[in-house]
Amino acid sequence: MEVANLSLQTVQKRYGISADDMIELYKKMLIIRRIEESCQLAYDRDKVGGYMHLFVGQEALAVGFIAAIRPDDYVLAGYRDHAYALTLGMTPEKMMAELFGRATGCSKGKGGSMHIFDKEHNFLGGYGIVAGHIPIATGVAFASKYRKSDQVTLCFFGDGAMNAGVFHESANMAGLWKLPVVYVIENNLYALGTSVERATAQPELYKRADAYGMPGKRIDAMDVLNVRKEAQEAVDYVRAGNGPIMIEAMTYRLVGHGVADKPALQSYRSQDEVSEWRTHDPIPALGKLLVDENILDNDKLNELDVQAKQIASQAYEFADKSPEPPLSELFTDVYTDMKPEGHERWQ
Ligand SMILES: Cc1ncc(C[n+]2csc(CCOP(=O)(O)OP(=O)(O)O)c2C)c(N)n1
Repeated sequence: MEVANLSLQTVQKRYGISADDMIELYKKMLIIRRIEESCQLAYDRDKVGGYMHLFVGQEALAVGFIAAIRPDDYVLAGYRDHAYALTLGMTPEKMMAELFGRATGCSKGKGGSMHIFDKEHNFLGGYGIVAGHIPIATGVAFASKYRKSDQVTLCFFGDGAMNAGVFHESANMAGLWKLPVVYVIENNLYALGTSVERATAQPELYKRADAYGMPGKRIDAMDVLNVRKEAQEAVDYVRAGNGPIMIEAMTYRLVGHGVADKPALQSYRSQDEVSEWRTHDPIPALGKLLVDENILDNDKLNELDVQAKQIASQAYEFADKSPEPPLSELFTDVYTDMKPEGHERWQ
């Protein structure tokens, strides 16, 4: 892409990243934002079954971390998972079709929003059980170490998930066996409607790392350039064979916990607080920097926004036109051999 008025070396030196890579981070965050808005629209129109949790406000976290890994590394996340799959390379069509429960979705429409999965890009899920994926990610890291590969696993989970027993068991084993995993706490200040202070005795969550023999660090995750830099340091540390690391990424969801958590119902936080965090929205922040540094002008930013909206609406159209899975698929790819009584009716 065209870079105006500023030498590439100056940008690289000042921000530790090339102007082109900065633009890429911006485009990725913007596309995720527009797709998430499309998901909300689809839900409001009754196109999406089950529950859905959006990532609006937290985009810098996924985009910054994934910029720091290799394609053969592994990523696992909780139920707020769309952004990870998209950043890793899943097509918006495949993801949106999954939400719509269509045969063209990444899990043939059987997983839905909370269970996005993409073997091709080493995204091992999308899990609906709070903290349920932390031991799985730890096992994946164990497998890498056992095979003597230098692959790193990124494991993303919420502040609330940190109080589950399996977190402690997993972190202990990872610390003891020096497993190649980066535990990333998405600290968006709330577990559903419960604030970190109300639920956690030591609210500086990164300090728990010490108990499990690994370094811990708190970072600003509303600034994608900062996330990328910190993520690269963490990933390099782990890949070099030093064992695990824990990063507490301070972020904020600008929307409700899930689609049913409407602003009027959010008694756990004030709208003033949300407005204050809106001023730290990572997307306009990077947009402003690109303009201030004469890397892009406002017309170009608008053009990128139009493109992002087109990508989102194409995905929506694709999902909407896709077929539902046939009834003959009802018992395939499910984790049991048992067939419920009367199953013959469906075949
Ligand atoms: C084992 C389990 N208990 C309870 C729930 C219901 N639940 C869904 S999300 C959530 C809050 C989790 O908060 P956090 O880990 O901070 O993630 P965030 O939603 O903030 O991203 C709860 C309690 C669940 N899905 N799984």
